[in-house]
Amino acid sequence: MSRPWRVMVIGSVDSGKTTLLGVLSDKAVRTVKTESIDFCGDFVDTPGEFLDIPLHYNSLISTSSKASVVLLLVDPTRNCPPPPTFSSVICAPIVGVVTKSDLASSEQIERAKKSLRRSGVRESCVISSVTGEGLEFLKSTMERYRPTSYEDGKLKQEVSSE
Ligand SMILES: Nc1nc2c(ncn2[C@@H]2O[C@H](COP(=O)(O)OP(=O)(O)OP(=O)(O)O)[C@@H](O)[C@H]2O)c(=O)[nH]1
Ligand SMILES: [Mg+2]
Repeated sequence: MSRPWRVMVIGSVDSGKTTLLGVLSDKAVRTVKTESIDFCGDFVDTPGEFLDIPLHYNSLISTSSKASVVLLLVDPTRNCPPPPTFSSVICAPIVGVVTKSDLASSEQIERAKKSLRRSGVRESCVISSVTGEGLEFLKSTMERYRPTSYEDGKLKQEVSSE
């Protein structure tokens, strides 16, 4: 059976991971610093240090094997590109997310998109968790990775147990 639906976020410190998960799950979150890998319902939050400090890469890589899709976040207002070719070690499909579009210039957004491409990401969305810009497009992009075979499996189980 394929993995259950689970969305994992990876990105540098303060790139907006916890805030985005709050918006995607319709929960008001207090944006306190994420201290450890946090499995919460359909979502997996990670601390920014796990991308910023190579010592932690193995934790991200092994956790990604439990995700249906990984969102790789980049804050365009900072020059913090993800490591080149990083996506090749992640064990799930990756969608790039340029965050904080409400604060960034178009040049900064282009630079962030380029850094995502350099890390091997093929598709990316530009969003703001504050204004809501781009969130519907991000949701529909993520949905493409929902494991329908898992849902079919569950359906079959439900039918056979009736
Ligand atoms: N203007 C604006 N601010 C944002 C946006 N997303 C997040 N922020 C702010 O950016 C700061 C960091 O957000 P977090 O969601 O805590 O960032 P994080 O990536 O989870 O950070 P760590 O847990 O430290 O790795 C907070 O002050 C948020 O309110 C956005 O889209 N626009
Ligand atoms: Mg966080």
